[in-house]
Amino acid sequence: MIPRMAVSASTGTSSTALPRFPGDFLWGVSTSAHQIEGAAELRGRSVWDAFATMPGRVKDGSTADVACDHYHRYREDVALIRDLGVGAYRFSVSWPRVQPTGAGQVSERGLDFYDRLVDELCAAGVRPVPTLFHWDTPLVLEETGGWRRRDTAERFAQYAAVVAERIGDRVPTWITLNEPAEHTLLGHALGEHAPGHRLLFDALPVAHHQLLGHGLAVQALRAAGAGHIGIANSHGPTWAASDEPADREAADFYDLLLNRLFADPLLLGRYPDGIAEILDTPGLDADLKLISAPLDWYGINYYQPTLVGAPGAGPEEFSGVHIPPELPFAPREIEGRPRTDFGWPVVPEAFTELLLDFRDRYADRLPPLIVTENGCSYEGIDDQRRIAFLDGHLRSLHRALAAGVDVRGYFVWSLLDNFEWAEGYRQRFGLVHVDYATLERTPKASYAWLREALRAQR
Ligand code: IFM
Repeated sequence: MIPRMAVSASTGTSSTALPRFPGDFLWGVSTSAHQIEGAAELRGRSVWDAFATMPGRVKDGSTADVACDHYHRYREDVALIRDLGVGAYRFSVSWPRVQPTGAGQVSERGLDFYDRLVDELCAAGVRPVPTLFHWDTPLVLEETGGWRRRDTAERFAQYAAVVAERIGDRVPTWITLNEPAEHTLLGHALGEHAPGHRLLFDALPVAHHQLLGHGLAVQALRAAGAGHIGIANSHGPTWAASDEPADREAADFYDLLLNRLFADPLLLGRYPDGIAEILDTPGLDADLKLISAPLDWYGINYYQPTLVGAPGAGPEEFSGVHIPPELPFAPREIEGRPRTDFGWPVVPEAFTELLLDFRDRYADRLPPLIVTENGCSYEGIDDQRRIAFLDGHLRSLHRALAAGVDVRGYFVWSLLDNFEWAEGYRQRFGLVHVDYATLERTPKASYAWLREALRAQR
């Protein structure tokens, strides 16, 4: 671990061009199905449809029934991606659009949509990078236990095979899961995301079943002839609030939950100390063997570091999430930093720290990395603060490359403003503004900036 960096208030955009990235570096933008597609009446219901109808769960009371109407406007969106000059588009496949009940009967109409999208991307010269699961579990599956049940992992692998069979001939790069950490913590432990369970540490099997689903899906994808398979995990440096043993212990625990609980089994084939005992699952060794089958690359979603201290002294609410007092850690605010509209601190150099840390922690077990998400929420079309954010983070990424970390690509979150989960439409992460009344797309200043920055790389 490199030492914590000095905190400074500056993130100003440098007027000079970005440093040069390798010629074959993969540049992309990302989205997810539930956040942009809309056309909810043409698919099965997911946990997020049900969650959004529970009063008070989505803060602005909205649903993703229409979202950005990408289902009908995908051609316009692919043209935006092409004109931006990126080589790849990370989207997700909606499980309930392909398999409305999560098992058995497949929807040809649902598969046809992804067929058309992939064709459109290929015709535009953009590499399709589908994620198979980005939190929209079919509601029927949830009603019989969802990810709390082991056999959901098997259902997931069967669905992965269906998707691979339909679009695999044109898809060179695959992602199994998006951020199983958030889906476990926010969706099942704290109840802040769908499906809204408040299981605290009893949510641990949800983490294991997702990881098992990942392992089985990798197997199914490879059997279908697919290659270049990875996973998108969210990670961030965890800083202790002080050198006091209680703060350090709390920070280590948070690091375990956010970072090691997912990366260790995937990359080392074992859970961090203590977790296997709590899980107490028969056949764990065989599961771990599946989970740690070699990946072609490993995806990192990075947004911010977290400052963590002993419980009792932190805020009751943090980044819009209620922190129950029984947790053995308490996040604290990082002071003296600019913040995004979400209130997240902007700390570009922590990105270098994270990447170096990963290299040191996993050494020769670490496959090449791809940054599968990085971005920020800001209002406005003249979004100079997003430009400063991206500029700062790309420079930090370049520092990690220069230090020898093998990073092969970078995807901005997100192409479009979209349905930001429990925040509804209140947080705007897009390079392209979406007017939710008219669905008109307007590229922001950051879109033009990135297009020029990428042009200068050619
Ligand atoms: O919008 C989300 C995305 O779905 C997963 N990663 C974080 C983004 C911003 O919160």
